[in-house]
Amino acid sequence: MFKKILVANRGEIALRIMRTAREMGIGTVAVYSTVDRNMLHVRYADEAYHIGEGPPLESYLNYHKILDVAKRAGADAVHPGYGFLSERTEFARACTDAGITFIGPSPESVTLLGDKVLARRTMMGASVPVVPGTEGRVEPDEAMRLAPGIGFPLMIKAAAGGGGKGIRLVRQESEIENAVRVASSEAQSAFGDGGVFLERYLSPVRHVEVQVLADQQGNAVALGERECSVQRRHQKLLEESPSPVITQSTREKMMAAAVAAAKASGYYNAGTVEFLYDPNVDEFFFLEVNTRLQVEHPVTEWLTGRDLVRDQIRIAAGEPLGFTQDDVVLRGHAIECRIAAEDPYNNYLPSLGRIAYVSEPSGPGVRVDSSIFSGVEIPYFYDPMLAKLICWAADRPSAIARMKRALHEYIILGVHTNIPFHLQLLDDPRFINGEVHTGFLDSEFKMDEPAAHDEYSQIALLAAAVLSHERRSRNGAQPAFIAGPGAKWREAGRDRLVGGRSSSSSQGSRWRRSID
Ligand code: MV4
Repeated sequence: MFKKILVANRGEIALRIMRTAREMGIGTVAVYSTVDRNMLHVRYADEAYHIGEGPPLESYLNYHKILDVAKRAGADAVHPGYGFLSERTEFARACTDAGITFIGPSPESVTLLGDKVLARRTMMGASVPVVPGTEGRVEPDEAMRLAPGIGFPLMIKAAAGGGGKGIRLVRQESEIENAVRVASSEAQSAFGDGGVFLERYLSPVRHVEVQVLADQQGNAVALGERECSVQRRHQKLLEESPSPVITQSTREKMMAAAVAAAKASGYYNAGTVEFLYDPNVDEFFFLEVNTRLQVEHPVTEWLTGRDLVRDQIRIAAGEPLGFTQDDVVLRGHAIECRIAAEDPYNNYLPSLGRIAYVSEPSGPGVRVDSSIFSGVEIPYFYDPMLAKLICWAADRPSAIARMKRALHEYIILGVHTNIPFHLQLLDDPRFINGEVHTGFLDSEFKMDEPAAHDEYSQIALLAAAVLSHERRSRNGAQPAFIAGPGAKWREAGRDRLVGGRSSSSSQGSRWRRSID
């Protein structure tokens, strides 16, 4: 087994990975950008290394630097988390060349699945249903010929696209030739590959994905599905399992298709097979494979009782899965809400700045994967997701009730968050009845006016601002934690707890420290 893992990521997922590594007795190495120097992943790790400035290209995407650190620290494996370097085959190859294990799939299967045309062809060969469309890439004249057979409206998709990038809707025959030309040149400049293919446009559809685990010995299992139709502009906001519309018989077919997809692409480690699901005809179609640990993996962890990061690490170390499909029992219902620093009352505008105060929910059936704390500054350079709130209960109505309870417990002051959005969604009859589709948020959901009780949080915010101002004007503007690149954060953090500069030990001054 590995002795030391470098986590090439930040925020909640870096912390999530380190927690499992620690349980496994594996050492942890954090990397961080200058603006992240006070983050929890830096403090949690056994060792932390500064790798550059805030812009991702200068830090979390700078894989030469990260690999240097891995060698210097003596790490024998690297976990990339999600985003950043997680699907970059150059990085995986560079790790392998340096004798460091990349915790993820082989670069060959990532390359195969990254080409949506090759992936489609591979799935057709494995009898995994795909959306009706072209066999391969098409030129404008070919598209003209083939389009009527596919029917309108149809979609032009970039072979190198994915996740909502490089797709275009074509409503009528007269537009097709020109649309393929434009789509191809856009794909060329966005991905360096102008290849496009056509698919029949399915609408309304739901996004349902299946979590798979596969080992290097050729064993593969499916760990149930996640319903991910609640998304805005290709950003998921809430995921749940099981899907409220999938029957047991469809679930079994979808899981078998996902296992076939993994096997056909020589896949190992954790992966997610995405499907479009048409509830009107109870049919599903392969979309793409995400070759990484996903944000929403905790939903599956809760239903299966597995630790997916532990499984990833074991598989990367060459261990066999150690369990079979028959051992997979899906129990209860889990929902994840992504808590983001954005203002749902102002077109979801990102809300940057300092979190004055945080108090997180807990109690039965509640998990919080978070990287925030009172006093943390939300940097401008990265995703505005602050935390994931995951709730489990025996059935969907109880899980919804529990999520509402937990969202009401969540206190985040100093920045706007999308908590009011989640609360409104969970009260929406269309959500409650399981009637949402991928276009629901973008075209059918509208935030209500702020509720009157939000005045209380306004008052709390003002109180926090006054206290913070009072403290700043007394001591000069000081961050809650004082540490520069390479500074000794442990001491800096303790300094704050034991009082340090504080002139008084009264209850009042302790309160002030705790909210700053
Ligand atoms: C589609 C589709 C309808 N028909 N393909 C968007 C993201 C990319 N992974 C594939 N996407 C879609 N492909 C056909 N043939 C509708 C979508 C789609 C979508 C899919 C999954 C999750 C959210 C979505 C939001 C809008 C459109």
